[in-house]
Amino acid sequence: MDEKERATLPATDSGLALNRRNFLRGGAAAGALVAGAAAAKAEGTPDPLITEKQPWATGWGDGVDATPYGLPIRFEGDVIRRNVEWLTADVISSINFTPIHALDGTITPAGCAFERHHSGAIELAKEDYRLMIHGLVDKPLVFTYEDLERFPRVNRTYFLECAANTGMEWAGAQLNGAQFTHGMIHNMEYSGVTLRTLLEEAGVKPEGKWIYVEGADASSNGRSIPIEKALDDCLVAFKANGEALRKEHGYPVRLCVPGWEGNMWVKWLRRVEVTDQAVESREETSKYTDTLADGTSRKWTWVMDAKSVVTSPSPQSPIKHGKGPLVITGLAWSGRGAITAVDVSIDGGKTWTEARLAAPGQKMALTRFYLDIEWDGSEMLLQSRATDETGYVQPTKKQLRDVRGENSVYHNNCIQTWWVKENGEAENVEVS
Ligand SMILES: Nc1nc2c(c(=O)[nH]1)N[C@H]1C(S)=C(S)[C@@H](COP(=O)(O)O)O[C@H]1N2
Ligand SMILES: [Mo]
Repeated sequence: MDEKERATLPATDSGLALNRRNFLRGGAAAGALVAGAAAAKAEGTPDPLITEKQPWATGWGDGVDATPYGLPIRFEGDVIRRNVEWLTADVISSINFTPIHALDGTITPAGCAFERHHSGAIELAKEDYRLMIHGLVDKPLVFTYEDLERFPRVNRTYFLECAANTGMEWAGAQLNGAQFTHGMIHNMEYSGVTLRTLLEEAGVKPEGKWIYVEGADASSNGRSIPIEKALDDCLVAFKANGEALRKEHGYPVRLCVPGWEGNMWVKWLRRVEVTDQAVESREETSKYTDTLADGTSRKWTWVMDAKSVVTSPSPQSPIKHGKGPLVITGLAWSGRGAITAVDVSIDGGKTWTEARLAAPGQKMALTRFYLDIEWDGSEMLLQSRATDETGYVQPTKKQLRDVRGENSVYHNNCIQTWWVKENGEAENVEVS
């Protein structure tokens, strides 16, 4: 993160926040924000935010036609996707990062959900949209957008994680912020038709063992997916978080491949070919291969293993209120099913406390966790560790390196450490 980005960190020291800090310092138990203001009054320091008439209370606000489609209020202007310029040669084939350090809950707003494209985000109108299903099928079919809308629809919430997420951290702690280390992920509620419904419409022949899927963009991002997965939970989606997909996320139609690496989630989906074997990617898109510690490579790693990260406090979300009540929060997910537990450590993994899941884990979707502590103001080595319904536990960096070495790029799901200093600032570090 450069200085410019550091400078965009939000200033939350409003009068109210200051008063709350005073209140808490006074030794009282953690109370509601309003109690902070009450304490200030009791101390005889009038708070102009309470005693003075404020500008927002003396004039008119915006009329309902001011913003036909709304954006976040300007005070939240730093909650944006960011890229890392040196990471890729050109923004056309590049990636940016979701500001997970500044979000809460589990749903990623589309406007700040990361993007990854190999040949740029294209503009494809619904009227020009066609989806072809052919190959080893009884009846090759072409669907228009309107055709897709006439099939029984489902709503499913899934995370999409790029296989390269956390990929810059293999050799050592590198990027200073959860947005940059873990922000190649988003989680949306999709509406669409199951791929199974469409494949059944075409009739998959018994020899059909794979599908080859590709997009309408120049890169086409062609990928092969085993027929079992295609018939299980893949989704042909046209809405995300209730609205049409954003252009950058594949408007008008994308494929969702729940729990599997992001590169298989073909955007601008235009063709599904049923084949008897896996087809090598026909275009020169990236090959997602994993190097192993012994120098050999693993061709395919489809499933995203269980992973978690503390989103706050973190380098871009430092503690500003001093010691006392502190909400530690983060995200956990697994491509193998639901998250069942998240443990948090403040001492670099020596001792662990089970965090509170905001809601029971959902399969292949982000889970929000919280741990409410009384911070004594001393430094912490903050970590989180996810467990999924298969019993798999997120590995330490050392455990992962023992298998994968240090030259890997993809599938880094190791435990992340933030060194939180006495002044509340945090840094990306490694513990042995
Ligand atoms: N057609 C097409 N689909 C694509 C890509 C692409 O470049 N073209 N990139 C893939 C990769 S590598 C990832 S990680 C995800 C990113 O999805 P997003 O842009 O919605 O975050 O889309 C995948 N689908
Ligand atoms: Mo990706």
